[in-house]
Amino acid sequence: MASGMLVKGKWITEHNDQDQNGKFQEKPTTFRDRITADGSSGFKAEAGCYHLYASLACPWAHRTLIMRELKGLNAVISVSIADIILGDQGWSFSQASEAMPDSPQYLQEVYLKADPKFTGRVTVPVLWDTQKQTIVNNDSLEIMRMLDVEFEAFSTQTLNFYPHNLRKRLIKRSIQSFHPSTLESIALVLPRHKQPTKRWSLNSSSI
Ligand SMILES: N[C@@H](CCC(=O)N[C@@H](CS)C(=O)NCC(=O)O)C(=O)O
Repeated sequence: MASGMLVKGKWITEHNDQDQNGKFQEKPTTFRDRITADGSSGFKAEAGCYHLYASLACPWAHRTLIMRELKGLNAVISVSIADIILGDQGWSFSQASEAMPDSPQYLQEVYLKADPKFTGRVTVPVLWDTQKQTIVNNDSLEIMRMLDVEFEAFSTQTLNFYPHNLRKRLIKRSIQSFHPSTLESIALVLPRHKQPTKRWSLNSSSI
């Protein structure tokens, strides 16, 4: 599997995720805006306004797809599924999404539209604002929370995955789910240089 990233807007294929001791260097999630039900954040929950870029090969992206399905938001938030293999140019889309007339060939194009000088890994999931033409957020847990809580008015289901009385416990549980044994399973499908370490598991920002 190839490994690439954007540096000041340019795609490079030579980079190392490890520090001098061979430990994986976690990159912070880069787009952290929020959609809110009332739009007070600058991004209002609306039908037909947001698009999710995901991969079925990525557990983090996959969980956002599961939340979209469980909340009955399929008609509200459109989706593009990346090709299953992460190629030389990063995630690619060989099947155009009907909802996105200007479907990108590569996910890096989406990042560059949001920030032409972007530096960092080009990861899924990505929640894209089709009107503002920018990335709202690329953190799977935050995307899940937004779909669950902020899109409540559009949900065809009555399920609530973040009830007020359980929020503290749910946050704690999210941290525990980054247990080394979970990461060891992920490591089986990652190339050697991308295999997770304890540092990655204990300090992940994805909670
Ligand atoms: N913190 C992110 C992690 C997402 C992530 O690591 N996605 C991986 C696939 S599982 C990715 O897109 N990697 C592409 C790359 O590293 O080039 C989240 O939870 O959304």
